[in-house]
Amino acid sequence: MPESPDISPLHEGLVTRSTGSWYDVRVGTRTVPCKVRGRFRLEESDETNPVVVGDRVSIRQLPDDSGVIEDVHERETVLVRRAAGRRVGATQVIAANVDRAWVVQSVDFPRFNPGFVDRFLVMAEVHRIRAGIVVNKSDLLDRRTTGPVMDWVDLYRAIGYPVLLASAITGHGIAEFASELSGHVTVVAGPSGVGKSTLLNAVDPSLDLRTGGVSLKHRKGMHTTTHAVLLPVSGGGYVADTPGLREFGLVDLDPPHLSHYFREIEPFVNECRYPGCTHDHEPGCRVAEAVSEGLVSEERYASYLGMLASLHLGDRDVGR
Ligand SMILES: Nc1nc2c(ncn2[C@@H]2O[C@H](COP(=O)(O)OP(=O)(O)OP(=O)(O)O)[C@@H](O)[C@H]2O)c(=O)[nH]1
Ligand SMILES: [Mg+2]
Ligand SMILES: [Zn+2]
Repeated sequence: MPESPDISPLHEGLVTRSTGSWYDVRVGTRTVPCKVRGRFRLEESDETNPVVVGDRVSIRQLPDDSGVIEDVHERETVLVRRAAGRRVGATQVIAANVDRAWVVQSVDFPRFNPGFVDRFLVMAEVHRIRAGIVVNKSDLLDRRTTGPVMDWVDLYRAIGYPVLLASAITGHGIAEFASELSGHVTVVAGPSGVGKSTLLNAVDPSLDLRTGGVSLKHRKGMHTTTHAVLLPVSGGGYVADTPGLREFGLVDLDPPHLSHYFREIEPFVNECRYPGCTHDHEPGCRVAEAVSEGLVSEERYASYLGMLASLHLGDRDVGR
């Protein structure tokens, strides 16, 4: 039977904008605004969003030049967190098919948040995405902020994570950040107000991303970026700017596996005398020893214990 003439052929594309109801899909050099075929929304019920930036999709074009996403191709990587708000406990995919993930923090307004960083790093390790940390607003380093911030910078560098100090205002570190983005598919995420969009504008002013203020009273951002966008990077590749996140909850993770995702703790895990050691109370635990010997920092060990407790509470941090 001949194909019905009103069924147009499928096109392969890349999702470059995700608003939750509309998606921009890049097909060749065109950008096609698309909706998602209804069944996707219902089938993937434990995810808050069936289609995200970085997804490769098949679309069917409609006569009015919009399109319908018919299929989402299997993802190579995902950056995920436990969703907050209305869908708390559900998995929120932030971006797909990225090979790099930078967590952005700021020196101040808002303050550096190591708990956020540690959870982000764990989730990047779980999904095998190379992670790094950008500490923006280096122009705000002063007598009060320098000590604590540089302690965190030194700690994460010692563990082996790349840490960039940058200022979107003075241009400090921007060339280095630009060269890190070049040739990769990167997601940039972090709390609201740390300067993610301002940083990307500094890398490429033609992006012209909207940026907002920070409440001086609460030292918090205003949630200026409202949906994720995937932007081309000069020299090749893409970078996703994403909306500010209040927290980065764990998903896809069982408590016994947690220690393996702390890079500097992992080498001591196999030296523990008890198989199945939780490394939180067992006498003679090699991890606890490593902490007392200064081989693992108190801060990161505390972070491990905090995450372990939250996973054990049976809250919905626990993965499938
Ligand atoms: N002092 C200083 N302020 C900066 C710097 N980078 C950004 N800002 C300011 O920080 C505020 C927030 O910047 P945005 O780029 O909107 O922050 P964001 O991380 O994209 O925030 P959301 O989109 O809400 O997630 C703006 O007032 C920027 O001007 C910096 O390097 N130094
Ligand atoms: Mg923004
Ligand atoms: Zn142990």
